[in-house]
Amino acid sequence: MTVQRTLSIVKPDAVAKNVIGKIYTRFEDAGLKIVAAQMRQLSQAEAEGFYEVHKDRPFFKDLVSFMISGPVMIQVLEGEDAILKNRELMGATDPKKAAPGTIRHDFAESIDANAVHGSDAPETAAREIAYFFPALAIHSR
Ligand code: RTP
Ligand code: MG
Repeated sequence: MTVQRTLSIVKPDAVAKNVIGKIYTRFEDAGLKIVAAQMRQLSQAEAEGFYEVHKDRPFFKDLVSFMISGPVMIQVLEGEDAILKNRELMGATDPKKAAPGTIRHDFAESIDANAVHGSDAPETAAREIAYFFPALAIHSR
């Protein structure tokens, strides 16, 4: 077990549904600490850069349009096995396949509007945290 940090985004659908607090409670109840946070309206270039790994996928254009359709809440979560723990809290990418009690099952409507993003590995977590947060803005105490 190691203490890790992971990048989490509450996507525009969940911000519009007014469930940021309910999602934060899931993180807190699982022992994940919010050590940095910012609410932002992403620009198209920022969203494209963030999801660059998917740029050749058929859903890329719709994904970017969705991510800039309204404000997002971006946070760094810290805790034991934070990357995997957050992915477990999120549930499957498609909310219809997500287990009951997961964030996507409980708050999301579709694979396009699926409430949350979470880094999927230590390398992507490091890249994604650096993408949105200058290192010194993180508070871990
Ligand atoms: P995320 O990156 O947002 O945390 O989601 P994920 O790891 O569960 O899924 P990923 O494969 O990384 O895909 C990123 C986002 O693209 C949308 N997507 N649409 N229509 C489709 O087949 C499809 N596949 C993926 C989803 O909104 C997904 O969260
Ligand atoms: Mg992903």
